[in-house]
Amino acid sequence: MSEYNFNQIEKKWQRYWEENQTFKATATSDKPKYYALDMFPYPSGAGLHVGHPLGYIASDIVSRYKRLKGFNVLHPMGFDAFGLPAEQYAIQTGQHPAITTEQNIKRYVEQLKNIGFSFDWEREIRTSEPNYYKWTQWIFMQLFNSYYNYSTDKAEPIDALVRVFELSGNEQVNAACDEDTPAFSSEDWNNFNEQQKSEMLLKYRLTYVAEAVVNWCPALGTVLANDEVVGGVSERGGYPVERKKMRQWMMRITAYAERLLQGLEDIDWPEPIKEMQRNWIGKSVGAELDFSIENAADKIKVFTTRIDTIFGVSFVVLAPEHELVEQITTDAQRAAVEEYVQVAKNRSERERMTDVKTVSGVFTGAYAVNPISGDKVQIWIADYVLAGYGTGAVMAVPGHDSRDYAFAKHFGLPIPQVVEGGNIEEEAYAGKEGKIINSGFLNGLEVKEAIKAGIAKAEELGVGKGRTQYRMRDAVFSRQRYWGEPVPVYFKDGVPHLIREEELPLELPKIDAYLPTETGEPPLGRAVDWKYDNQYEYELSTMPGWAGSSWYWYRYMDPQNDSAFADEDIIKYWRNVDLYIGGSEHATGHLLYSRFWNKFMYDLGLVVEQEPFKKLINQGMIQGRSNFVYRINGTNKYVSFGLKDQYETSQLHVDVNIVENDVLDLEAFKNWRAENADAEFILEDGKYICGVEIEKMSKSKYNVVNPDDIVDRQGADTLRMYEMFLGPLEQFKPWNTNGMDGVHKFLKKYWKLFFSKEGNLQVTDEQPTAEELKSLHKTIKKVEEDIERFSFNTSVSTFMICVNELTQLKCHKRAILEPLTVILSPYAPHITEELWEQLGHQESISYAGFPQWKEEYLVENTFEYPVSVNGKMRAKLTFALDAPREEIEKAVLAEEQVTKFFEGKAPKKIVYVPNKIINVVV
Ligand code: ANZ
Repeated sequence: MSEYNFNQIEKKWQRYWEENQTFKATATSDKPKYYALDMFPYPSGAGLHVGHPLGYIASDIVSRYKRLKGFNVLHPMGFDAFGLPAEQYAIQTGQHPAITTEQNIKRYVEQLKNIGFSFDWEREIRTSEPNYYKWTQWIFMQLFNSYYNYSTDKAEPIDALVRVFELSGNEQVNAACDEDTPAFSSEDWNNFNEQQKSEMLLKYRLTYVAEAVVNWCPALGTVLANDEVVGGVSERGGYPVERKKMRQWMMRITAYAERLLQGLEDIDWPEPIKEMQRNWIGKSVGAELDFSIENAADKIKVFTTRIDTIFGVSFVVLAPEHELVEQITTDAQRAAVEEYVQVAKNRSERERMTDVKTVSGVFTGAYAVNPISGDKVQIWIADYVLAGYGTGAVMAVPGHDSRDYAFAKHFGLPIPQVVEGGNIEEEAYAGKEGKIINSGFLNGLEVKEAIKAGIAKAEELGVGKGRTQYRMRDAVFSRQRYWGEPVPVYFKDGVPHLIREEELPLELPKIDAYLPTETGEPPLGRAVDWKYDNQYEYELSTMPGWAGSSWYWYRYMDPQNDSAFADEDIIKYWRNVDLYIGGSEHATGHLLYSRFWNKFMYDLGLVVEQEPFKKLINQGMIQGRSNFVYRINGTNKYVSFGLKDQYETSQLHVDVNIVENDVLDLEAFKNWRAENADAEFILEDGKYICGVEIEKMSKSKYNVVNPDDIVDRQGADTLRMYEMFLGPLEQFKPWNTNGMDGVHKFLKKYWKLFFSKEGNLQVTDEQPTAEELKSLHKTIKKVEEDIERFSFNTSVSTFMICVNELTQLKCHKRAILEPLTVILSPYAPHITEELWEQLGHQESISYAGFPQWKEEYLVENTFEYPVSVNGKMRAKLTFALDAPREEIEKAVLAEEQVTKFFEGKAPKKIVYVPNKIINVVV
């Protein structure tokens, strides 16, 4: 084989790997384990573009490297197969989403196999398969049967809680529960009927049904998560979204707030992602304080992080939804208040939080009394105070809080100053606070001390106490859709009951159309004869998209198991994911929910690690490189980029696949679309040059590059190396096919080290020279260090340098080429497998063992001397460091490049400074 026939080679080895199950990970092993995971994709109808494999290539390089290093590597792939697009398509066409999903997966698998990933395909999972979602449902059941005990700081069986209730009610219980949970005694409990007991337990269960205010999108017929709503309309389709109270399944993720926060300290994740999770969890340490209401028995509880500013309170603000609003509003203010409440209702929480410009609010007519200073202040309502945060009420301190300040300024309320320092109107104010002033017993204290003293005072007076607050909310766990996991619950007298474990999986029933019922029930309401025990209504909503992805890394460990989600011993061996690669868009969704479920499973003793993903890398997005043509307005004439300014033109996207090096293929353009058939062109230098812009890769911009095309044209090894060569993995970078030739040439050059022009294997068993060994060993060292720190682009250039050096040295020696082939194999697995076989090996290169670099070969053992004649540099000559002086002088005087400057004279002397210079004086 003389030519580097990549198509043939790649197909051959892909077949070999599949037939020999080369990348099968053994369930457990004496070898150390390494678990390299990619975020599994949703199989969309559009297939993969060249941006998708970027992270997969990186994790594949690491996986192959780790196998060479003697690890038992788990490197699986599967599909997050429930999802909206397949269902939308089903609504339009009546096609069952399972069918579309199946087709899309088939295409994904083909595309992935084309790139030569070392996935253990035997372990493929799909979240939409009953044998998978059986275990998603099973985990849901465990959550339903558990509560969170703050005293032991873990999840425990709800049955144990019931026994405590029977013995001593809930007064001693320190557990995560709904805010409105009443206190009850054992006697109360024992007198509750079944229904009351069930209702009470729902306030403690880690998954529960509750009335929740949600984003309801009537057009899509479902509830949307906050991040699926943009500017008041649905992100998909742009349909109106209403705030609506609905009965929903919820996940009590708030119980884990503190542990989710602390756990971030133990994992090697990008700092920005950790910071996003910290913000999402939003811990704040402060105090709650009761303000009494003039002429009323009720109290207003506020949450403040700045009790030190208590003497600066100039009014109190309630959220418009606050339960006391109606009751305290005076008749004179009622109409204005009601109108305001109505308007505020339709603004989302996010909008209210982020809109700092509009100041709006209404006075209720009522007054509150400051529990520490005794001052009487007005009570207002305003939508900058959120109902769902803290207590839904604030003590407003306009002298030291910017929101309160804007409000006071707008409505002409007093703005007292109680902390020494800058002016609130100055931006840098926040950090410049000094001592407390105008505040009675707090005067002269620093902010921190004053907070302590304030809390102590509040406790002493019995008007408040210290409180830690988290911004995070419990997560909605219902979708009013078909294509998701059924919730394994039925209702009896309005009370939810779990089905029995033996009855899992609860499979999706068949329905006639994927739409809500006439009465507005979710699509599952259409299922005929779908009742539990033939009489009880099942839950009709399904689980949200994140259910199946919150535990899937465990299923890969033991994907076929049908008596457990994974075997205990297997979990003990694989433990958790060593390397997780995926996009940063999952920062607070998937990555937070997964950590939550993982911690819950840990509490139950089901898994052995507190954190699921030890190291996380976010690959940067590969952007598209769009090409443009310029049509002269009102004509069918297109003008080349350099001349376009001479005409009135419109810029139009053109398919990047009919452009090469920014030159348009005119014939292809005419055939691209019917209206182009008679297009005319104004060329420059005989060519049509296209314009270029970097944009998101997307169908509508005609800049999508399909990896299959690249593989066809230049091979998967070229694609793999080129994607790595584009730049650091984490960086955003544009795709530019123009640069691919360089990488392809490199592989050809590497191939030529093995084969002569005539096509014969020319590898010899000669001893390598010091120079050859040095080239090899510095490459081994660099590549190893690079992979260990996930820097892949730098390795590619290292390989290029090495192959150039070996080509120059005309090195065809086995002792050099063999190890080089091994270290190149994680990057370019097909060509290296082929050459490995050509070198006479029977076994796959995958387990060949990573060569060890040796320091002794790396030390410099020669020196390149600048050689001068009468002080003028004339040549460069290289000598061994330990070469004797006589030998060096002899060689200098024999060198034509030097002697030609003697002009016939004899040299007078030779100045020789070891490892510096040689100068010949004539
Ligand atoms: C008085 C005060 C004085 C405050 C001051 C701040 C600065 P974080 O840190 O985000 O937890 N707050 C409390 N509940 C609120 C709600 N439901 N909606 C909007 N704002 C609310 O913020 C806590 C602070 O945000 C609290 O401390 C409260 O204002 C406000 F110089 O009380 B502060």
